[in-house]
Amino acid sequence: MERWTRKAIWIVFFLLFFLSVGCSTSTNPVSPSNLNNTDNVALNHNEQVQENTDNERQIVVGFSQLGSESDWRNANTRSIQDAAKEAGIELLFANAEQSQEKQFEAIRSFIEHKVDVIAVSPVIESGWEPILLEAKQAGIPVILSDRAVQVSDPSLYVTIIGSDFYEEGRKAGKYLIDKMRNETGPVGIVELQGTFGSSPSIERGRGFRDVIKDQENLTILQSEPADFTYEKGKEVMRAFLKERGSEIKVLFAHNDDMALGAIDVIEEYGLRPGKDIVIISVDGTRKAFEMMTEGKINAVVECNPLLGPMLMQAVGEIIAGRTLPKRIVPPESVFTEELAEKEVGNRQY
Ligand code: GYE
Repeated sequence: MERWTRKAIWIVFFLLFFLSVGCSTSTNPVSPSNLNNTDNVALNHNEQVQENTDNERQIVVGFSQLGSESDWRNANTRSIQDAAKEAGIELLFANAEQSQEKQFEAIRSFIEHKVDVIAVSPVIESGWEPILLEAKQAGIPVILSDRAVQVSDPSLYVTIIGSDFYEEGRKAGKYLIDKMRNETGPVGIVELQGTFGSSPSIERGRGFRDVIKDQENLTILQSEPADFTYEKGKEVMRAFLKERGSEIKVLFAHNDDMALGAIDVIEEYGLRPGKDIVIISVDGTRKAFEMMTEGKINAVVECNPLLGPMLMQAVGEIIAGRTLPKRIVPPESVFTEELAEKEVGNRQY
């Protein structure tokens, strides 16, 4: 009899133990391994709730960032984290390190956590339909931030806040035509694309081609993905130089980090970036502007990463039940080497 009582006590003890573990982990929706726990990664409910002075329940946003491959991306992450803090919104932040699968996991954990809004920066364009459907079925609105997705049902997301990448490609093409207006001989172009299958890479390439296609002397010699990173930019540019050498007169890099990598290997190869090879890049980071002041980059098409305030405003509108436009595009410009000196001090990223 006594043995049975002791056994029952143990069973009750274990049950209580498992229940308490279950409760404490349920407030933490994403496993620590896929969370980038930076400044305002708001997993600590108590801290955030205390900060919130009014009695309204705090808004919770789950944000799946695609990675940290470039200066643009890091500025984008900071902008979103700062804007959440500013708005008193709790942000669950997950860094997918370029893995779409990790983005799916993060979104599932946000759904489980019953966040108010999910924001996602999709690493590539395809494959989003099923996971967005899961969010829709759970009744959680989704905002796409920065990059676009290919889905047949546009009601799977509320809005997309991000740049017009096609237009950016066109701006790069127009600059090139103008720069080469007195050039009668053949102009060989190489292109460093971004992440294969990502919307900025697809659209920048398309816009650029659409603009230069009628210029008979402009030819794209080679075009390869270099993942939007400095290291890969170096590697792919080195291969281009090995194959086409001095035939290369122009480099169109889909972002600044790859352009900076390419500049280093062009110099190693004994050519002058910005002179022997005209360089056009996208983003507009401070480092790229510094290169422009030295004449090593000729033009930068701006792509604005500071999307945080717009994103948090959209979250507020959704919670308030207001309708948003399907697309929200931040203001952007083109900067050429002539303007670099004047502008370099104003860069925020
Ligand atoms: O141009 C690049 C980044 O999606 C617009 O991703 C973004 C791009 C940006 O890694 O630097």
